Amino acid sequence: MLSALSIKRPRILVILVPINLILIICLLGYINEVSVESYLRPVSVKSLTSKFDFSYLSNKTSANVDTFKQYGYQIKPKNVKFQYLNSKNKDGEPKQVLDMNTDTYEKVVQKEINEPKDYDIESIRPPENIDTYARANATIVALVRNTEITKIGRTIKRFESSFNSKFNYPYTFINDQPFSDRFKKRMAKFTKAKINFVTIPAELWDKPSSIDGERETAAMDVMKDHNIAYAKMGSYHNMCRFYLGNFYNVPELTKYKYYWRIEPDVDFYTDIKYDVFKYLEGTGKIYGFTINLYDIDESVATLWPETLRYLNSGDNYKYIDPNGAFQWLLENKQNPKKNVVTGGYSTCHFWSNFEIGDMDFFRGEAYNNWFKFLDSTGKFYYERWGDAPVHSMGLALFADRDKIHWFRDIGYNHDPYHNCPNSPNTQGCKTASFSRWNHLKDQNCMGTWIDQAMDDPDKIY
Ligand SMILES: Nc1nc2c(ncn2[C@@H]2O[C@H](COP(=O)(O)OP(=O)(O)OP(=O)(O)O)[C@@H](O)[C@H]2O)c(=O)[nH]1
Ligand SMILES: [Mg+2]
Repeated sequence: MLSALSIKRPRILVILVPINLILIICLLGYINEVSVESYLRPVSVKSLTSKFDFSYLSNKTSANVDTFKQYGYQIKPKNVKFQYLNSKNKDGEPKQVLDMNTDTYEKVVQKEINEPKDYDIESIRPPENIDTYARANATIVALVRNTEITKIGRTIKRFESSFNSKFNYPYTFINDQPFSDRFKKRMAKFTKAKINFVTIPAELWDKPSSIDGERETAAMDVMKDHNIAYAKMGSYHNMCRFYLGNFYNVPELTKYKYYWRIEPDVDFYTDIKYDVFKYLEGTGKIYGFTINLYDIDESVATLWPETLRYLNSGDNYKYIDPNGAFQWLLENKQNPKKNVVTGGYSTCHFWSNFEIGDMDFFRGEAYNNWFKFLDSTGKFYYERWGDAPVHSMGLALFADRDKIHWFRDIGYNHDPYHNCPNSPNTQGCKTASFSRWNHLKDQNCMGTWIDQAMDDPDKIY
Protein backbone atom coordinates (compact mmCIF):
# COMPACT_ATOMS: atom_id res chain seq x y z
CA MET A 1 0.00 0.00 0.00
CA LEU A 2 2.69 2.48 0.98
CA SER A 3 4.59 2.24 -2.27
CA ALA A 4 6.65 5.34 -1.66
CA LEU A 5 7.40 4.31 1.86
CA SER A 6 8.23 0.82 0.75
CA ILE A 7 11.43 0.33 2.72
CA LYS A 8 9.64 0.46 6.01
CA ARG A 9 11.26 -2.63 7.52
CA PRO A 10 14.74 -3.97 6.94
CA ARG A 11 13.07 -7.30 6.01
CA ILE A 12 12.14 -5.80 2.68
CA LEU A 13 15.65 -4.53 2.15
CA VAL A 14 16.74 -8.14 2.28
CA ILE A 15 14.61 -8.84 -0.75
CA LEU A 16 15.68 -5.73 -2.58
CA VAL A 17 19.37 -5.88 -1.89
CA PRO A 18 20.46 -9.49 -1.49
CA ILE A 19 24.11 -8.51 -1.47
CA ASN A 20 23.57 -6.85 1.89
CA LEU A 21 21.92 -9.92 3.33
CA ILE A 22 24.15 -10.41 6.32
CA LEU A 23 24.12 -6.77 7.26
CA ILE A 24 20.35 -6.55 7.04
CA ILE A 25 19.82 -9.64 9.17
CA CYS A 26 21.89 -7.94 11.84
CA LEU A 27 19.83 -4.77 11.46
CA LEU A 28 16.58 -6.65 11.79
CA GLY A 29 17.83 -8.36 14.88
CA TYR A 30 18.75 -5.28 16.81
CA ILE A 31 15.93 -3.07 15.67
CA ASN A 32 13.52 -5.49 17.27
CA GLU A 33 15.64 -6.19 20.29
CA VAL A 34 14.29 -4.72 23.46
CA SER A 35 15.28 -5.91 26.87
CA VAL A 36 14.92 -4.49 30.32
CA GLU A 37 18.34 -4.25 31.87
CA SER A 38 19.71 -2.15 34.63
CA TYR A 39 21.11 0.91 32.95
CA LEU A 40 24.41 2.26 34.14
CA ARG A 41 25.39 5.40 32.43
CA PRO A 42 29.01 5.47 31.28
CA VAL A 43 29.57 8.82 32.92
CA SER A 44 33.29 8.71 32.48
CA VAL A 45 33.15 8.07 28.76
CA LYS A 46 33.26 11.39 27.00
CA SER A 47 33.07 12.66 23.51
CA LEU A 48 35.58 11.32 21.03
CA THR A 49 37.01 13.79 18.65
CA SER A 50 38.38 13.21 15.18
CA LYS A 51 39.71 9.68 15.54
CA PHE A 52 37.76 6.84 16.98
CA ASP A 53 39.73 5.05 19.64
CA PHE A 54 38.38 2.03 21.49
CA SER A 55 40.98 2.41 24.19
CA TYR A 56 38.49 4.58 26.04
CA LEU A 57 36.81 1.32 27.03
CA SER A 58 39.91 -0.18 28.58
CA ASN A 59 40.92 3.11 30.15
CA LYS A 60 37.62 3.98 31.70
CA THR A 61 35.80 0.72 32.20
CA SER A 62 36.54 -2.95 32.07
CA ALA A 63 38.04 -3.91 28.72
CA ASN A 64 35.41 -6.59 28.33
CA VAL A 65 32.48 -4.41 29.19
CA ASP A 66 29.42 -5.33 27.19
CA THR A 67 28.19 -1.84 26.36
CA PHE A 68 25.18 -3.26 24.56
CA LYS A 69 23.86 -4.97 27.68
CA GLN A 70 24.94 -2.35 30.16
CA TYR A 71 24.37 0.89 28.30
CA GLY A 72 22.20 -0.08 25.33
CA TYR A 73 24.69 0.57 22.55
CA GLN A 74 27.46 -1.20 20.70
CA ILE A 75 29.80 0.80 18.49
CA LYS A 76 31.88 -1.60 16.45
CA PRO A 77 32.89 -1.60 12.80
CA LYS A 78 29.91 -2.84 10.78
CA ASN A 79 28.31 -3.87 14.03
CA VAL A 80 26.62 -0.83 15.50
CA LYS A 81 23.49 -1.58 17.46
CA PHE A 82 21.22 -0.02 20.04
CA GLN A 83 18.50 -1.17 22.39
CA TYR A 84 16.15 0.60 24.76
CA LEU A 85 16.86 -0.33 28.36
CA ASN A 86 13.98 1.42 30.14
CA SER A 87 16.26 2.25 33.04
CA LYS A 88 13.49 3.92 35.03
CA ASN A 89 11.23 0.90 34.66
CA LYS A 90 8.36 2.93 33.30
CA ASP A 91 6.15 0.08 32.18
CA GLY A 92 2.46 -0.43 31.61
CA GLU A 93 -0.14 0.76 29.15
CA PRO A 94 0.94 3.82 27.14
CA LYS A 95 -1.53 5.93 29.13
CA GLN A 96 0.11 4.87 32.40
CA VAL A 97 3.57 5.59 31.04
CA LEU A 98 2.35 8.96 29.82
CA ASP A 99 1.12 9.80 33.32
CA MET A 100 4.50 8.83 34.78
CA ASN A 101 6.39 10.87 32.19
CA THR A 102 4.08 13.85 32.60
CA ASP A 103 4.68 13.67 36.32
CA THR A 104 8.44 13.64 35.79
CA TYR A 105 8.17 16.64 33.48
CA GLU A 106 5.84 18.68 35.66
CA LYS A 107 7.84 18.08 38.84
CA VAL A 108 10.96 19.42 37.16
CA VAL A 109 9.31 22.40 35.46
CA GLN A 110 7.37 23.42 38.54
CA LYS A 111 10.58 23.90 40.53
CA GLU A 112 11.46 27.55 40.74
CA ILE A 113 14.53 28.32 38.67
CA ASN A 114 16.35 31.40 37.54
CA GLU A 115 19.31 31.46 35.18
CA PRO A 116 21.84 28.69 34.43
CA LYS A 117 24.16 27.90 37.36
CA ASP A 118 26.90 26.26 35.33
CA TYR A 119 28.42 29.47 34.07
CA ASP A 120 29.34 32.87 35.47
CA ILE A 121 26.22 34.65 34.23
CA GLU A 122 27.36 37.96 35.76
CA SER A 123 30.17 38.01 33.20
CA ILE A 124 27.72 37.91 30.28
CA ARG A 125 25.19 40.52 31.35
CA PRO A 126 23.94 43.14 28.84
CA PRO A 127 26.63 45.72 28.12
CA GLU A 128 26.43 49.31 29.33
CA ASN A 129 27.38 50.49 25.88
CA ILE A 130 25.70 48.36 23.25
CA ASP A 131 27.56 50.10 20.40
CA THR A 132 30.97 48.95 21.57
CA TYR A 133 29.85 45.50 22.77
CA ALA A 134 32.10 42.64 21.63
CA ARG A 135 29.46 40.16 20.55
CA ALA A 136 29.92 36.45 20.02
CA ASN A 137 30.24 35.35 16.41
CA ALA A 138 26.51 34.89 16.05
CA THR A 139 23.43 35.87 14.08
CA ILE A 140 19.67 35.57 14.36
CA VAL A 141 18.37 33.50 11.43
CA ALA A 142 14.85 33.73 10.03
CA LEU A 143 13.79 31.82 6.94
CA VAL A 144 10.64 33.55 5.89
CA ARG A 145 8.42 34.49 2.93
CA ASN A 146 7.44 38.03 1.96
CA THR A 147 3.83 37.09 2.68
CA GLU A 148 4.68 36.40 6.32
CA ILE A 149 5.58 40.02 7.00
CA THR A 150 3.03 40.55 9.77
CA LYS A 151 3.71 37.28 11.54
CA ILE A 152 7.48 37.63 11.52
CA GLY A 153 7.04 41.26 12.59
CA ARG A 154 5.22 40.07 15.70
CA THR A 155 8.03 37.63 16.42
CA ILE A 156 10.75 40.26 16.08
CA LYS A 157 8.92 42.65 18.35
CA ARG A 158 8.68 40.04 21.12
CA PHE A 159 12.20 38.80 20.50
CA GLU A 160 13.65 42.31 20.72
CA SER A 161 11.91 43.06 23.97
CA SER A 162 12.84 39.69 25.46
CA PHE A 163 16.48 39.51 24.38
CA ASN A 164 17.95 41.29 21.44
CA SER A 165 17.43 44.96 22.27
CA LYS A 166 19.99 44.35 25.07
CA PHE A 167 22.65 42.96 22.71
CA ASN A 168 21.82 43.92 19.11
CA TYR A 169 22.86 40.69 17.49
CA PRO A 170 22.60 41.01 13.69
CA TYR A 171 19.73 39.40 11.82
CA THR A 172 20.08 37.31 8.68
CA PHE A 173 16.73 37.01 6.91
CA ILE A 174 16.80 34.31 4.26
CA ASN A 175 14.30 33.50 1.53
CA ASP A 176 14.18 31.43 -1.63
CA GLN A 177 12.72 34.55 -3.34
CA PRO A 178 14.13 38.10 -3.17
CA PHE A 179 12.76 40.08 -0.22
CA SER A 180 10.46 42.93 -1.20
CA ASP A 181 11.29 46.54 -0.31
CA ARG A 182 8.18 46.62 1.82
CA PHE A 183 9.43 43.64 3.82
CA LYS A 184 12.87 45.16 4.30
CA LYS A 185 11.52 48.52 5.41
CA ARG A 186 9.11 46.95 7.86
CA MET A 187 11.76 44.78 9.54
CA ALA A 188 14.08 47.73 9.98
CA LYS A 189 11.42 49.41 12.12
CA PHE A 190 11.56 46.68 14.75
CA THR A 191 15.27 46.68 15.57
CA LYS A 192 18.41 48.76 15.83
CA ALA A 193 20.52 45.72 14.98
CA LYS A 194 22.04 45.21 11.55
CA ILE A 195 19.93 43.21 9.11
CA ASN A 196 21.10 41.26 6.13
CA PHE A 197 18.45 40.18 3.60
CA VAL A 198 19.61 37.18 1.63
CA THR A 199 18.25 35.27 -1.34
CA ILE A 200 19.18 31.62 -0.94
CA PRO A 201 21.21 30.28 -3.88
CA ALA A 202 19.00 27.95 -5.92
CA GLU A 203 21.44 25.05 -5.61
CA LEU A 204 21.00 25.07 -1.84
CA TRP A 205 17.21 25.21 -2.02
CA ASP A 206 15.88 23.51 -5.12
CA LYS A 207 14.90 19.89 -5.32
CA PRO A 208 17.88 17.90 -6.66
CA SER A 209 17.55 16.80 -10.30
CA SER A 210 18.10 13.19 -9.24
CA ILE A 211 14.62 13.02 -7.69
CA ASP A 212 12.29 10.81 -9.71
CA GLY A 213 9.17 12.94 -10.30
CA GLU A 214 6.79 10.02 -10.73
CA ARG A 215 7.97 8.30 -7.59
CA GLU A 216 7.74 11.59 -5.72
CA THR A 217 4.16 12.27 -6.83
CA ALA A 218 3.07 8.73 -5.97
CA ALA A 219 4.74 9.06 -2.56
CA MET A 220 3.11 12.41 -1.89
CA ASP A 221 -0.32 11.00 -2.73
CA VAL A 222 0.14 8.15 -0.30
CA MET A 223 1.35 10.52 2.43
CA LYS A 224 -1.59 12.82 1.81
CA ASP A 225 -3.98 9.87 2.14
CA HIS A 226 -2.33 9.20 5.47
CA ASN A 227 -2.90 12.78 6.59
CA ILE A 228 0.76 13.69 6.84
CA ALA A 229 0.85 17.46 7.16
CA TYR A 230 2.36 19.35 4.18
CA ALA A 231 2.85 16.03 2.34
CA LYS A 232 2.04 17.44 -1.08
CA MET A 233 3.67 20.80 -0.59
CA GLY A 234 6.90 20.68 -2.61
CA SER A 235 8.19 23.88 -1.00
CA TYR A 236 7.85 22.32 2.45
CA HIS A 237 10.06 19.40 1.41
CA ASN A 238 12.58 21.91 0.03
CA MET A 239 12.41 23.90 3.25
CA CYS A 240 13.06 20.83 5.42
CA ARG A 241 15.98 19.66 3.30
CA PHE A 242 17.41 23.17 3.23
CA TYR A 243 17.15 23.69 7.00
CA LEU A 244 18.63 20.34 7.88
CA GLY A 245 21.37 20.14 5.31
CA ASN A 246 22.17 23.46 3.76
CA PHE A 247 21.32 26.53 5.79
CA TYR A 248 24.74 26.66 7.41
CA ASN A 249 26.32 26.82 3.93
CA VAL A 250 24.48 29.95 2.79
CA PRO A 251 27.43 32.22 1.88
CA GLU A 252 26.26 35.05 4.15
CA LEU A 253 26.05 32.62 7.08
CA THR A 254 29.38 30.89 6.68
CA LYS A 255 31.19 33.64 8.57
CA TYR A 256 29.12 32.94 11.69
CA LYS A 257 29.55 30.17 14.22
CA TYR A 258 26.39 30.51 16.30
CA TYR A 259 22.78 31.04 15.22
CA TRP A 260 19.44 31.51 16.87
CA ARG A 261 16.59 30.40 14.67
CA ILE A 262 13.29 32.23 14.93
CA GLU A 263 10.02 31.78 13.05
CA PRO A 264 6.88 33.76 12.24
CA ASP A 265 4.34 34.02 15.03
CA VAL A 266 6.28 32.63 17.94
CA ASP A 267 6.32 34.15 21.38
CA PHE A 268 8.91 34.72 24.10
CA TYR A 269 7.74 34.97 27.70
CA THR A 270 11.04 35.56 29.46
CA ASP A 271 13.15 38.62 30.01
CA ILE A 272 16.52 37.11 29.08
CA LYS A 273 19.20 39.05 30.91
CA TYR A 274 22.34 37.29 29.75
CA ASP A 275 24.02 36.69 26.41
CA VAL A 276 22.91 33.18 25.43
CA PHE A 277 25.51 32.93 22.67
CA LYS A 278 28.28 33.65 25.12
CA TYR A 279 26.71 31.10 27.43
CA LEU A 280 27.09 28.43 24.72
CA GLU A 281 30.55 29.64 23.87
CA GLY A 282 31.68 29.69 27.51
CA THR A 283 30.25 26.27 28.37
CA GLY A 284 31.29 24.62 25.09
CA LYS A 285 27.72 23.53 24.48
CA ILE A 286 26.67 23.17 20.88
CA TYR A 287 22.90 23.19 20.81
CA GLY A 288 20.02 24.59 22.83
CA PHE A 289 16.31 23.82 22.65
CA THR A 290 13.14 24.57 24.59
CA ILE A 291 10.56 22.00 23.42
CA ASN A 292 11.04 18.29 22.87
CA LEU A 293 8.25 16.23 21.32
CA TYR A 294 7.14 13.30 19.14
CA ASP A 295 6.81 13.53 15.36
CA ILE A 296 4.44 12.08 12.77
CA ASP A 297 5.90 8.58 12.52
CA GLU A 298 5.00 8.02 8.89
CA SER A 299 6.88 11.14 7.82
CA VAL A 300 10.12 9.49 8.99
CA ALA A 301 9.23 5.84 8.36
CA THR A 302 12.69 4.75 7.22
CA LEU A 303 14.94 7.45 8.65
CA TRP A 304 16.20 5.17 11.44
CA PRO A 305 16.71 1.99 9.36
CA GLU A 306 18.52 4.05 6.74
CA THR A 307 20.65 5.63 9.45
CA LEU A 308 21.55 2.21 10.87
CA ARG A 309 22.45 1.10 7.35
CA TYR A 310 24.75 4.12 7.13
CA LEU A 311 26.35 3.60 10.54
CA ASN A 312 27.04 -0.02 9.62
CA SER A 313 28.81 0.70 6.40
CA GLY A 314 32.48 1.54 5.96
CA ASP A 315 33.96 3.20 9.01
CA ASN A 316 30.97 5.42 9.75
CA TYR A 317 30.70 3.89 13.22
CA LYS A 318 33.59 6.16 14.20
CA TYR A 319 31.36 9.23 14.18
CA ILE A 320 29.09 8.03 16.97
CA ASP A 321 29.66 9.71 20.30
CA PRO A 322 29.51 7.11 23.08
CA ASN A 323 27.86 9.71 25.28
CA GLY A 324 25.07 10.29 22.76
CA ALA A 325 21.39 10.50 23.68
CA PHE A 326 20.60 7.07 22.24
CA GLN A 327 18.05 6.05 24.83
CA TRP A 328 15.95 9.11 24.06
CA LEU A 329 15.92 8.11 20.39
CA LEU A 330 14.72 4.64 21.29
CA GLU A 331 12.12 5.18 24.03
CA ASN A 332 9.16 2.95 23.16
CA LYS A 333 6.69 3.07 26.04
CA GLN A 334 4.75 6.33 25.82
CA ASN A 335 3.83 6.09 22.12
CA PRO A 336 4.93 2.56 21.17
CA LYS A 337 3.15 2.63 17.82
CA LYS A 338 5.66 5.20 16.64
CA ASN A 339 8.58 2.79 17.05
CA VAL A 340 6.72 0.11 15.13
CA VAL A 341 6.23 2.38 12.12
CA THR A 342 9.78 3.77 12.22
CA GLY A 343 11.67 0.54 12.84
CA GLY A 344 12.68 1.59 16.33
CA TYR A 345 12.89 5.42 16.43
CA SER A 346 10.77 7.07 19.12
CA THR A 347 10.38 10.16 16.85
CA CYS A 348 11.42 12.30 19.85
CA HIS A 349 13.01 15.48 18.55
CA PHE A 350 13.92 19.03 19.49
CA TRP A 351 11.36 21.39 18.02
CA SER A 352 13.50 23.27 15.55
CA ASN A 353 11.46 26.46 15.27
CA PHE A 354 13.56 27.39 18.33
CA GLU A 355 17.21 26.53 18.01
CA ILE A 356 20.31 28.17 19.38
CA GLY A 357 23.29 26.32 18.07
CA ASP A 358 26.80 26.03 16.82
CA MET A 359 26.78 25.70 13.03
CA ASP A 360 30.22 24.11 13.14
CA PHE A 361 28.59 20.96 14.47
CA PHE A 362 26.38 20.75 11.36
CA ARG A 363 29.28 21.71 9.11
CA GLY A 364 31.44 18.99 10.64
CA GLU A 365 32.31 15.72 8.97
CA ALA A 366 30.12 13.53 11.20
CA TYR A 367 26.86 15.34 10.50
CA ASN A 368 27.66 16.26 6.91
CA ASN A 369 28.61 12.79 5.71
CA TRP A 370 25.42 11.44 7.22
CA PHE A 371 23.38 14.21 5.57
CA LYS A 372 24.93 13.40 2.20
CA PHE A 373 23.99 9.77 2.65
CA LEU A 374 20.43 10.68 3.65
CA ASP A 375 20.19 13.01 0.66
CA SER A 376 21.31 10.20 -1.64
CA THR A 377 18.23 8.18 -0.63
CA GLY A 378 15.92 10.91 -2.02
CA LYS A 379 13.64 10.47 0.95
CA PHE A 380 13.37 14.14 1.72
CA TYR A 381 10.90 13.87 -1.17
CA TYR A 382 9.78 10.21 -1.19
CA GLU A 383 9.04 10.57 2.51
CA ARG A 384 8.81 13.85 4.36
CA TRP A 385 11.82 13.76 6.63
CA GLY A 386 11.68 16.94 8.67
CA ASP A 387 14.52 19.23 9.62
CA ALA A 388 13.71 18.76 13.30
CA PRO A 389 14.01 14.95 13.54
CA VAL A 390 17.12 14.95 11.35
CA HIS A 391 18.87 17.67 13.38
CA SER A 392 17.87 15.85 16.54
CA MET A 393 18.95 12.39 15.44
CA GLY A 394 22.27 13.82 14.26
CA LEU A 395 22.82 15.49 17.61
CA ALA A 396 21.76 12.42 19.58
CA LEU A 397 24.19 10.21 17.65
CA PHE A 398 27.18 12.43 16.95
CA ALA A 399 27.27 14.82 19.91
CA ASP A 400 27.95 14.42 23.59
CA ARG A 401 24.55 14.79 25.21
CA ASP A 402 26.04 16.99 27.91
CA LYS A 403 26.59 19.57 25.17
CA ILE A 404 22.89 19.72 24.34
CA HIS A 405 21.21 22.27 26.54
CA TRP A 406 17.57 22.55 27.52
CA PHE A 407 16.99 26.31 27.81
CA ARG A 408 14.59 25.59 30.60
CA ASP A 409 14.66 29.22 31.69
CA ILE A 410 13.39 30.61 28.36
CA GLY A 411 9.60 30.81 28.16
CA TYR A 412 8.64 30.17 24.55
CA ASN A 413 5.60 29.39 22.44
CA HIS A 414 5.03 28.05 18.94
CA ASP A 415 1.44 26.91 18.81
CA PRO A 416 0.29 24.55 20.15
CA TYR A 417 3.26 23.88 22.47
CA HIS A 418 5.25 25.90 24.93
CA ASN A 419 8.00 25.88 27.47
CA CYS A 420 6.88 27.74 30.54
CA PRO A 421 9.34 27.79 33.45
CA ASN A 422 8.66 28.77 37.03
CA SER A 423 11.03 31.70 36.91
CA PRO A 424 10.88 35.28 38.18
CA ASN A 425 11.79 36.54 34.70
CA THR A 426 8.86 34.81 32.99
CA GLN A 427 5.38 36.18 32.48
CA GLY A 428 2.31 35.37 30.41
CA CYS A 429 2.24 31.57 30.31
CA LYS A 430 0.98 28.82 32.58
CA THR A 431 3.88 27.15 34.37
CA ALA A 432 4.68 23.60 33.24
CA SER A 433 1.61 23.37 31.02
CA PHE A 434 3.35 22.22 27.74
CA SER A 435 0.16 22.86 25.73
CA ARG A 436 -3.14 24.54 26.38
CA TRP A 437 -4.72 21.43 24.83
CA ASN A 438 -4.73 18.66 27.40
CA HIS A 439 -4.94 15.87 24.85
CA LEU A 440 -1.58 16.95 23.41
CA LYS A 441 0.32 16.05 26.56
CA ASP A 442 1.12 12.69 25.01
CA GLN A 443 3.28 14.53 22.45
CA ASN A 444 5.76 15.61 25.12
CA CYS A 445 9.11 13.78 25.10
CA MET A 446 10.66 15.89 27.82
CA GLY A 447 10.00 13.31 30.55
CA THR A 448 12.17 10.89 28.62
CA TRP A 449 14.85 13.51 28.03
CA ILE A 450 14.95 14.20 31.77
CA ASP A 451 15.19 10.47 32.55
CA GLN A 452 17.59 9.42 29.84
CA ALA A 453 19.73 12.38 28.90
CA MET A 454 20.14 14.53 32.01
CA ASP A 455 22.46 13.55 34.84
CA ASP A 456 20.65 15.68 37.32
CA PRO A 457 17.98 18.24 36.39
CA ASP A 458 19.00 20.42 39.36
CA LYS A 459 22.61 20.68 38.21
CA ILE A 460 22.18 23.44 35.66
CA TYR A 461 19.18 25.39 37.00
N1 LIG B 1 11.15 31.65 2.17
C1 LIG B 1 10.46 30.55 2.45
N2 LIG B 1 10.28 30.21 3.72
C2 LIG B 1 9.57 29.09 4.01
C3 LIG B 1 8.99 28.29 3.00
N3 LIG B 1 8.35 27.25 3.59
C4 LIG B 1 8.52 27.42 4.91
N4 LIG B 1 9.23 28.53 5.17
C5 LIG B 1 9.69 29.03 6.49
O1 LIG B 1 10.25 27.92 7.16
C6 LIG B 1 9.88 27.93 8.52
C7 LIG B 1 9.11 26.66 8.85
O2 LIG B 1 7.91 26.63 8.11
P1 LIG B 1 6.50 26.47 8.80
O3 LIG B 1 5.47 26.64 7.75
O4 LIG B 1 6.42 27.34 10.01
O5 LIG B 1 6.58 24.97 9.19
P2 LIG B 1 6.27 24.26 10.56
O6 LIG B 1 6.86 25.06 11.69
O7 LIG B 1 6.71 22.86 10.42
O8 LIG B 1 4.73 24.27 10.59
P3 LIG B 1 3.72 25.18 11.43
O9 LIG B 1 3.38 24.32 12.59
O10 LIG B 1 2.60 25.38 10.47
O11 LIG B 1 4.40 26.44 11.81
C8 LIG B 1 9.09 29.20 8.74
O12 LIG B 1 10.00 30.18 9.20
C9 LIG B 1 8.56 29.55 7.37
O13 LIG B 1 8.42 30.91 7.24
C10 LIG B 1 9.19 28.69 1.63
O14 LIG B 1 8.74 28.05 0.69
N5 LIG B 1 9.93 29.82 1.42
MG1 LIG C 1 6.41 27.00 12.18
